[in-house]
Amino acid sequence: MKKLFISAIAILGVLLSANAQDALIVNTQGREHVSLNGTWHYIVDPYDTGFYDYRFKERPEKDAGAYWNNSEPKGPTQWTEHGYKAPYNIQVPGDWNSQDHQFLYYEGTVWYQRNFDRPSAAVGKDVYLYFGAVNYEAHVYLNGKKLGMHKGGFTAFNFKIPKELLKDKDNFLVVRVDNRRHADEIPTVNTDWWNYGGITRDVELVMVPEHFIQQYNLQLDPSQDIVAAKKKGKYKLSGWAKMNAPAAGAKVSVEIPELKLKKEFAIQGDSVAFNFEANKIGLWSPESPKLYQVKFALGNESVSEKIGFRKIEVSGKKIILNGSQVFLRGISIHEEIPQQIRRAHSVKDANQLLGWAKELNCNMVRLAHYPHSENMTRVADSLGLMVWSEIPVYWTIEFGNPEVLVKAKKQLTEMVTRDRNRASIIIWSVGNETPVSPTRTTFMSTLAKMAKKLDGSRLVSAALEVGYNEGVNHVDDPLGEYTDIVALNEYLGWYRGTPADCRTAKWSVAYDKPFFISETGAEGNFGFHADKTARFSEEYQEWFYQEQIKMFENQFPDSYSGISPWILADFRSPKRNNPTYQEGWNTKGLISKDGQKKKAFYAMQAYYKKIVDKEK
Ligand code: GCB
Repeated sequence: MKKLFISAIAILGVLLSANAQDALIVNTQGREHVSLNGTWHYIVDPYDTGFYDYRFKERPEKDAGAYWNNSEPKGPTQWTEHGYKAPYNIQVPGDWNSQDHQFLYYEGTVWYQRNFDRPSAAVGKDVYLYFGAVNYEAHVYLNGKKLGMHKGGFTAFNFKIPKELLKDKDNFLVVRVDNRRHADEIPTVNTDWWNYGGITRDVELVMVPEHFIQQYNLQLDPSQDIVAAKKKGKYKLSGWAKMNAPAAGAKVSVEIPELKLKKEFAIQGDSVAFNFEANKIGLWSPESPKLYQVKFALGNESVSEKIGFRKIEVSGKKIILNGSQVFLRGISIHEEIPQQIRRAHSVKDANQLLGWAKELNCNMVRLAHYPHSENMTRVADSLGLMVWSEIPVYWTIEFGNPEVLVKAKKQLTEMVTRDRNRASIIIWSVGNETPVSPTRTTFMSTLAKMAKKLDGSRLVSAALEVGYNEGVNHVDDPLGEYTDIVALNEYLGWYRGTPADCRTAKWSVAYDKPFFISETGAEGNFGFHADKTARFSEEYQEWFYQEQIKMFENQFPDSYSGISPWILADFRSPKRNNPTYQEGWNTKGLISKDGQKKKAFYAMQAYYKKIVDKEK
């Protein structure tokens, strides 16, 4: 464990030194913070006029034409060509696409601005500006000074505000947001989802003392024999904490009041490793999503949150949770509220999406194809849904470009850093349907190994594809060597043939590992009823699932470990242009864009119920 801890910290150090933002502060909700959500002002800037001058050179800091500077005219003679005022209002958090029709297809730069006063709680504290996510590139300025830049549309970041920069009143905060797609970014130019732009998650001022615990982890020590531990009722807990600065000689305490446990550990350098025993822990599981309030303290400063303890592992062809085999009754989910054509972000949104998953009788969700908001993984913790969490290394990115690998590693690190204390997360996925080649396998296996180093307590996976060869469907992607489970996206009966072909399909899987269907699905328009052979009908979609399930059960009796149909709800996709049945929507949802359940929803619900009843 210690080795793992040290390598995780080392990787983090290398990555952070290469990037502008400060190390992530985890669990901002459990710390003193003030929300900067609400109404901001905006300027749409398709030509990047606020960033570049007329020679297309980045504007100097104090340039009056730079949109990070306040251009409020001080008198009628002052030249000014930008400004922030009503009615140019926009809500944060929220994508811009859903807020005004002019933004529906917009890809480019939008400048966001708001004022704020120094919170009273900031006195004597260090203040950080925290963003849950901005898609894709964010340049952040405060009172005319650049705090930094962040790339990556689905991960959190923060900047420390220099003390001398923060004023008592009317701090002028500007964020340049650019959601243009680029070949050398992650994701790349080509995705089967909508490129929602904007400040899509919460913005906060986080107040911390000069010395504080920036990141920490506490979990069941993954090395213990969980069956023996359960028998004895004695568990090993392990983890670590990392301070914002060296604090050798000081101590960090870990307290779990409900277990009447309080332990102290001496800091070495800026970090500390935990190791202790706990009796009679109620383990976290979908049936009993037990969470304990855990408090980490450094001197008078403390941070607490609810953490669950569980062990996930594989044994041969089985996935094992807390010592017992588990079948993943999953569903894939995009972070989108279809009824309003917008990104999901709030606790209410998480409850809607995960509530639907519960209704479907799921015990697991695949959060596709990028890290979802922290609200999703926290609600999953409390509802008892196991989670597959993924970075947007999707389809054909620039695998041969070392800078792209750096970007992928950074997103992987940011995903793991924010959520490593979520018991719900059982799988880190390093990508989806990446095309087999030696260069790509080197790239992807590097990520898989890194995920293991960052967090040795979870399974690592990637959604693979089938090799459709003569007569036999081959699952032999060399990346399968590096993943803990073989996860397969598979659409026999939709993109090829008809569902009837599932009856005769032959399969060959190269790995003796748990076999998980990370995607399968067919389109079905809610309310379109026809013979089951009619594509896009609800009947076709229902039939598709019936045949698929029979095929998996028959072909893989030993290794079939779960399935996450594609997908919970219809979602926006610019790639779906059938004028009768799609009109810009991928309609593979079990639930329609208006929130109605299709026949396939009930088919999967009944299938999962049967599994639950059999397991009883
Ligand atoms: C896939 C992709 C997913 C698509 C889906 C589809 O294999 O992973 O992002 O949306 O297929 O509907 O074709």
